[in-house]
Amino acid sequence: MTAPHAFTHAITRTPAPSAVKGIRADGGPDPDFPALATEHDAYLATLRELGLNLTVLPPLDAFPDALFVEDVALTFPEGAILLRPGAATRAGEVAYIGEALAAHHDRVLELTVGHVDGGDVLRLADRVVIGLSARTNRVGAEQLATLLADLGYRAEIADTPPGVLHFKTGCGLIDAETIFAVPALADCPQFAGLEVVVTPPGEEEAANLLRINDSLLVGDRWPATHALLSARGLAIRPLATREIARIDAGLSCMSLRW
Ligand code: CIR
Repeated sequence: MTAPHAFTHAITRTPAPSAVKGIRADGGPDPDFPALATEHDAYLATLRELGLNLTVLPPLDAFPDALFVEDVALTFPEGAILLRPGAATRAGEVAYIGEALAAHHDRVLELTVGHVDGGDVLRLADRVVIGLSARTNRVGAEQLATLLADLGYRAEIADTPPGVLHFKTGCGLIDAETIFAVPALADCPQFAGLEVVVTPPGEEEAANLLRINDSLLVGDRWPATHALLSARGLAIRPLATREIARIDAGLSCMSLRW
């Protein structure tokens, strides 16, 4: 298997107790904060074990969803881009990420129109796919494509299926040529030429997996997914996601990587 890109660094943010009030689409129960913090700790430990140089930002109690740093910026070896999250309660998070980006990146570009959540941006080996969603609109996606071109990345705009929060809620990269995706994204035109492995029935939530160098971080509640991916010779690192899933999040949401 070919790793799509090597990561050496990541930025994360410690969850604040207010995280239990994070946005959720279905109005379900609050997560349990200690259990959520334990999930986050295990995630950080895994990123460290995989050799990433980790920046851990302090909690932001005024922003319940601020631990999901993936949505406020994009990071690449060539530079970073500050985004404009589509949920009004999350817009203020952006002001708290710039310093960490500037500490690591000579170039920090900025989206100035529309909205884009980083959860809608999938980096492939040869290009970047921006999914339109309830959080990412076309005007934001089009400006983001020009900013990505400045950093040397070709971008394509895709559709996120209805009912899927973010494009990457429904898919993740297994390796440079292979996507793991929910059935609704199996025929995504932007995946033409790639192999698409579809999530086993009932395990659609497993689609938000995270490839870090030679390992694949996968939610721990998905046995059929583990069997499927292990059979392909992939090194699986199962991680608990029950509590963060209560506020509509998965493994990619909790870090910015480059
Ligand atoms: C939100 O609705 O914005 C958060 N509760 C979950 C964000 C998940 N982020 C992601 O998928 N990249």
